[in-house]
Amino acid sequence: MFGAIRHQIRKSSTSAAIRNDWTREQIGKIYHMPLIELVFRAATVHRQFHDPRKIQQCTLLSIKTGGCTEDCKYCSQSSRYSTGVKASRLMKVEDIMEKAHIAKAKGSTRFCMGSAWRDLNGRTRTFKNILEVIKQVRALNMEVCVTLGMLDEHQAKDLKDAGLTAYNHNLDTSPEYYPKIISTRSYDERLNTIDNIRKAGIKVCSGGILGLGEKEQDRIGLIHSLANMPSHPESVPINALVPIPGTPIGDMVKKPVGFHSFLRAIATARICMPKTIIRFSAGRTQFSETEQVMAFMAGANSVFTGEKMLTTPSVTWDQDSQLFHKWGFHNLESFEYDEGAEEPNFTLPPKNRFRPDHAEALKAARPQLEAQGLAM
Ligand code: SAM
Ligand code: DTB
Ligand code: SF4
Repeated sequence: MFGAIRHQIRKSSTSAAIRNDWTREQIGKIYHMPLIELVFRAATVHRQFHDPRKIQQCTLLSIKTGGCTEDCKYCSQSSRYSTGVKASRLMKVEDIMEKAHIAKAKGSTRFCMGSAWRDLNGRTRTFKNILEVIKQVRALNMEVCVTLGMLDEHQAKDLKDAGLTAYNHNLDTSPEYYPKIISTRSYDERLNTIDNIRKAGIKVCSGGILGLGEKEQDRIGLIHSLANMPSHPESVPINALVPIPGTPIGDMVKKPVGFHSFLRAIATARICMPKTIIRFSAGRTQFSETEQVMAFMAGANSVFTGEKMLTTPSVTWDQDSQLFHKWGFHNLESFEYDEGAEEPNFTLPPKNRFRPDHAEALKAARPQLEAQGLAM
């Protein structure tokens, strides 16, 4: 019975289709909707494709910190800026595994490892150790993600063979604003790495940062680039800049990104990429609990929880478990959500996750929205 209603709603004008042909104007129109309307629509799409009470907890570990040759103007780990971050070599396999075990015991279902370098070239032994770590983390039955800079096709295949679930490589911002932030690698090189990840059959995790001094049109441009990829990234991290003293952007930007802009970006990403896991990533400590929950309502369904992000503080497991308990969220299990599934694979009973009357309300409001130029 419920299946039939949902089918009907999906076919109606209010249901979200998976599209890769968005124009910037269309995305801009969504982004600029009255905020209450935008959040409501995003929440409606979210409930069509996801269990709104499930949030995935991921834990990050910087396995090779600092001393990076690149010039990303926001980053604590670039050797070009004096940020106080000490450069270190790759952590030992057993030390990394100790952190992975802790993350699993605390409830995280995805373990993400980052290294501060441009690419893997000339790092044969290091790469071997990373492949070994990937095998061991997968053996814990956790999702495993790495972010190791640029990749070629062979490296991507080796990562896939080791059992890698996903690879994180962000576009960071719009193509036009990007050269103001990074000069040592181009937007096209980033897209090329993403292509190599995709071709190897690894899930793509790609998103960006808000608060780099970009304009709203750049946030829209970032979502446009992501939502028009041949397949949407399975995961889109949205980071709020963590200003790092000593970096050009950290010293220039006086005000962190406002919550309302952040919320608009989350909601717009949810509407444009309905099946994607949207990760509320860096900067979560800047926002109140209620603001975070508003972002979860608008479609964010993953967080980083743990002792640390890469080099900056993180929301802790204790803080998240209190938030989850208070608001009725549950952790998404490893591999529980299959974005390739025809129908969402929910564990909550239908009546708790999707309200046909929401879609009906949207339908009834359509003439009014059309009159305001807000119909999608
Ligand atoms: N070195 C690799 C690379 O850049 O591809 C991987 C690590 S890098 C730190 C991963 C991502 O973290 C960056 O692309 C950026 O989006 C995000 N990030 C880094 N520093 C940040 C900061 N201060 N605030 C918010 N996000 C940040
Ligand atoms: C992503 O988009 N955000 C994470 C993860 N991918 C690797 C990294 C955030 C880093 C925040 C700044 C720091 O801790 O150094
Ligand atoms: Fe290096 Fe990655 Fe930081 Fe850029 S974001 S400076 S590539 S660690």
